[in-house]
Amino acid sequence: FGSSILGYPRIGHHRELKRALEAYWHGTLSRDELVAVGREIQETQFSELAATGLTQVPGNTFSFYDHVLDNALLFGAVPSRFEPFREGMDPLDFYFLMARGNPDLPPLELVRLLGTNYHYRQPELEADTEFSLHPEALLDEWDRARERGIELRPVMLGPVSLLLLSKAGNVPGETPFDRLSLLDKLLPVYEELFEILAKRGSTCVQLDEPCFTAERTPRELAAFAAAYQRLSTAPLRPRILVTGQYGNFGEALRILAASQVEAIGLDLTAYRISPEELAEIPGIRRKRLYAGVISGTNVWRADRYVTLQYLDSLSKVCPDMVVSTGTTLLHVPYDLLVEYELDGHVADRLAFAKQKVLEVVSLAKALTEGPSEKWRKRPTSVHFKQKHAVRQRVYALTPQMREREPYAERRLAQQAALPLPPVPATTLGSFPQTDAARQARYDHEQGRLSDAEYRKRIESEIEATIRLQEDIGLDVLVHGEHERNDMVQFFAEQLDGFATTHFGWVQAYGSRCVRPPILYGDVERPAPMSVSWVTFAQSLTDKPVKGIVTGPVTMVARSFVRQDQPLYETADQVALAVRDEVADLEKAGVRIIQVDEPAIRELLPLRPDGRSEYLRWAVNAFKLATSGVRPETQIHTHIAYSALAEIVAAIEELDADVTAIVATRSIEWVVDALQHDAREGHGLSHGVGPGVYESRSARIPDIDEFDELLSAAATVISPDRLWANPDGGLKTRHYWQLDPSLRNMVAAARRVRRRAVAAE
Ligand code: THG
Repeated sequence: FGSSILGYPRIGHHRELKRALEAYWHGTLSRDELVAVGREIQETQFSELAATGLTQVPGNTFSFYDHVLDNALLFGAVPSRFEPFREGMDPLDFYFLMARGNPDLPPLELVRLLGTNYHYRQPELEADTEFSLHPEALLDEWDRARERGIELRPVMLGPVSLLLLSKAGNVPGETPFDRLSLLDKLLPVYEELFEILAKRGSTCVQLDEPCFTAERTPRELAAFAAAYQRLSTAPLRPRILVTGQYGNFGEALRILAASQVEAIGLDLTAYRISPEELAEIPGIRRKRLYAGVISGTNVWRADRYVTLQYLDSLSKVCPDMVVSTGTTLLHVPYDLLVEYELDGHVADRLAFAKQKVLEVVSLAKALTEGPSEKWRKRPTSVHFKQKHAVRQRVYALTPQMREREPYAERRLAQQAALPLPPVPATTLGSFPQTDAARQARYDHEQGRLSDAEYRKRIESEIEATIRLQEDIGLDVLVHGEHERNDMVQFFAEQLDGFATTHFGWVQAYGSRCVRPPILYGDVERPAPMSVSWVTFAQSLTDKPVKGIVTGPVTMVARSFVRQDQPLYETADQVALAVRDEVADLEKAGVRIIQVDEPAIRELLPLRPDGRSEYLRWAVNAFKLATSGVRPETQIHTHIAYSALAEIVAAIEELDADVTAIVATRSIEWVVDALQHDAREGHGLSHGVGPGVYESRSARIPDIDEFDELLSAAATVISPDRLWANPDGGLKTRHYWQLDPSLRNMVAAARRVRRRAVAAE
């Protein structure tokens, strides 16, 4: 039996690529030095992987920024709005231009890759897009590996997913066209690449079709069938492996089994197909099955004996089997062994990328030769830490704990307790972090700064942030979150049941990374987490200061979660901890509390079954976290809007007093969607703050622009329910950008307010 993996992390063991990229963009590293860092990461990777005993090593998994964009460029799909800049520009800089834009040219849109926390730059296609092959980087790596006696299996997106992950056009007003209509022009370029690879001696390529683990239309499935019918009958080509990562490959699996494609990769950790179900698929017995039994999206070690038995049963159906990961390992950290502070009892049960490769190799070996002696000596199944008190509390939950007084009643109480003008202006929490704040956090963490001195430094940042907001004229202030690195990391570090890592970085997009916490046991909050910072901020001003905490669903969505209990139970445990924090904030006099749930949509199952059940428990967890307060305490949330009616209904069910909206698409899109849904009679009925300032953009919008957006929103959200706010935190902005932007936003809010009052 063979062994392989579908992809590997690429940011570098010590985030070398991140540092090199940022230095290059900053102008302090040369192009040659950056390219050298990339090569070093590639070569270390393929040499190390080959040395582990994997029978096949994937290639073309490195990327300087994003592999989806790389694939678009491999096949020559450059959006026409960038074309004029190409002439005379270094190709690498042109690539970064598409990924990052410049003040006059918006970058490709950042979109979450289905089922993951990875974000790609969305290629833009037009009806007249012509494709062409640009395989230099892919072939260069392949050649370098071959010089060392390693044959790489080049990985690329499959043609149908490449089209489906792309956006049809970017010209406002132009009618969108059918992306799949480009398939006939795209396939010959794949064939061209196959021929070049085959002539070089390449025996296998990997085509990823992640879109087909989600729900697809019959037309899309037909396009998929036609594409593989054609590619698999190409005259000169390597063997083709098609993978379905992140979920159940469903219909696509049947199509491939009936085609002439040689190999199929299944994510058996996302959907554990039974040998019986597999056996019923016509044609499957003749295929090479890449059995993805090692998870690429979680960090727990597989139960060896159970997995071995499962593999053995699958091999009765597919005797030609390769033990593999279910997905690329891009979404897990590199190496567990560098974590010196993880509780041994947790660490024993974990596997990061490096350890997962060894799991794959060891399972393949055991499948051929039987389990090794070493297997017996180490623990096999995962036990999670249980806390009796937490379990008791979850079992004792009552429906009343998830309900507040009716909105109308709360609204009156809040108007009395908290006088705010119509269209109040606020921000969503984070302000830019100064070098001084970052240094203070770092020194404190390293034990070089006393608690008292640390507090003093952060308090001086808070004071500056409060004064700035007062000067700008915002109505509801925030403390600025200077004490927080990443919000999820910040709260996880303070909660029992979560382990955090020092080096467990996972790429979010480009040079940006996160360290997802590991949820290993029952969750409890030993002490208040955010109260003292907010009360300090409130002591400086008469304006209300908002308390800001991360919601239970987002905490769960952005952590590696335990697998021994249903996710809703874990979410309820986290919700109880958040509920305690919210109660303490209220007790300390905080009148507005924002419980952020930007990730609620991210856990939505890829296929329709299970969606309503998921939304029910997600809403329930949020309501558990937020329903313990008095009617006069105003609960805000921060959430991504959606074109999906079921998500909009879920947002309404959260029953927050005010919902601030993250613009996952354009700011205008959100306002349009709000108008559309209101017209259709299923709009939001409580307070709403559509993001009118795009927090990730470097642009400084003028007053009229803000006025236009707010006025458009005011046609469906009456001014007494409408808020003016950015669409996200301002951590990544510069003060010189946000200062004028927020002033313009406040001026526009006042205009809308004056007009509303005059109209009464
Ligand atoms: N936190 C967490 N998960 C997330 C986001 C987040 N997933 C979705 C989305 N946001 C991803 N976007 C980003 C944007 C910026 C950064 C990370 C993810 C970022 N990271 C810092 C870096 O790479 O330099 C490190 C942050 C840290 O110190 O922890 O800027 O916001 N959990």
